[in-house]
Amino acid sequence: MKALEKTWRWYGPDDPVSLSDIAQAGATGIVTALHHIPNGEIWPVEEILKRKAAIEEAHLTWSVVESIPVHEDIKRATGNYLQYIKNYQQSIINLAQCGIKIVTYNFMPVLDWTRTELQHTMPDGSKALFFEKDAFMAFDIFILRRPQATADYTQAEIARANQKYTQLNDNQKINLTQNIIAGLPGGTTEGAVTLEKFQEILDTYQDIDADRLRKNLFFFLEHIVPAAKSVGVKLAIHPDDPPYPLLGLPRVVSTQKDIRAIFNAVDTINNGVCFCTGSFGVRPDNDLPNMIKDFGERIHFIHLRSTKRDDAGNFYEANHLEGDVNMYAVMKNLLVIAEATQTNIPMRPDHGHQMLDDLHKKTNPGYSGIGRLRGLAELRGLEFGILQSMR
Ligand code: DNO
Repeated sequence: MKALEKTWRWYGPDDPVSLSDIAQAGATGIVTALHHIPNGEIWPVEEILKRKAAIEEAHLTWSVVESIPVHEDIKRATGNYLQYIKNYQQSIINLAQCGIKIVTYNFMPVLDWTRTELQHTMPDGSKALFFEKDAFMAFDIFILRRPQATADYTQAEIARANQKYTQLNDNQKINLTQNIIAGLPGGTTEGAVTLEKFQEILDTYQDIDADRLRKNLFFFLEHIVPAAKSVGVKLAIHPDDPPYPLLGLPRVVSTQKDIRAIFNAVDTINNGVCFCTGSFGVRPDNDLPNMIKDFGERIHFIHLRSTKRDDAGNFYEANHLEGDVNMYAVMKNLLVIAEATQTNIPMRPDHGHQMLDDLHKKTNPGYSGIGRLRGLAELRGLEFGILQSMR
């Protein structure tokens, strides 16, 4: 039976988790990006080879690129977007030339993954990432003061947001703002900006609704998928996180139907998905085991983690085998696909709690060493048990 390839996200030489730590955690593949190359520019072969050599020196393999960011001009189909698409094609070709054949990206306007709190204390003392709906609405309505914000919420929600806002002290307001607009590490949101600048960026999407964004995504795919196919690269689109519109911005990579439409837009295996259980799993109407069966050979990369949602629209990142994701059914269905396609599909333990010694260290939110080590260990155990029972 085919197992999944165990990979680990590494932010590069400045990551507090070293390549040797990763090898000890039991991963063999590295997931990384050239974060120092500005968004929109071509990734030069020399830079790719330099990173690859560093990884191989540690006896690991660069398995997946996460991510080549998609420039906002491409998402809006404005400005220099045709040039940026050409550059994107060239980066894919350069990666293929260096033997790196899986590329993850997302198509979320302005914001990549979004949380309101990065150190939410769990009952066991570990810290988790948290999305609190009231805090998010308080930011939108009372801190950012987005002109159309109130139209997006019910009266009851606005009252909840107001109550939350009045409870926040100045520091908490600053933190909340930073957490939302500065972008989280490894995300593709453009660095820190002022609230005014942020609102200006949002305004550039004023005329872009979901249909328009989808059209721009399909245009992008029509240009990059053939380039990827010609050099044997598999593209893996990452779902929206969380999987619904935020701040009036459309989102079109949130559901089974969205992904099917993306597959159909350019109907070839190279146009695939990064199956992120944590992102898809926030929506109760996303039936993850069933989506895996449906997407099948188009799943080129896997992020495994779980979230726990409540009726108020909040969710926190749960331990990998807990929360709302049925990790047993997910793993089982993924292994069926690995076997059917005879592919060790790469997976990485996505995020993890800050815990044990890491509580006293500087860690990248969601990407501390020990929390992910626990996640990987649990997921490996689950996989091992399932593989034994499938023999
Ligand atoms: C968060 C990550 C995302 C992801 C991008 C892919 O932890 O999963 O930032 O890397 O959305 O382009």
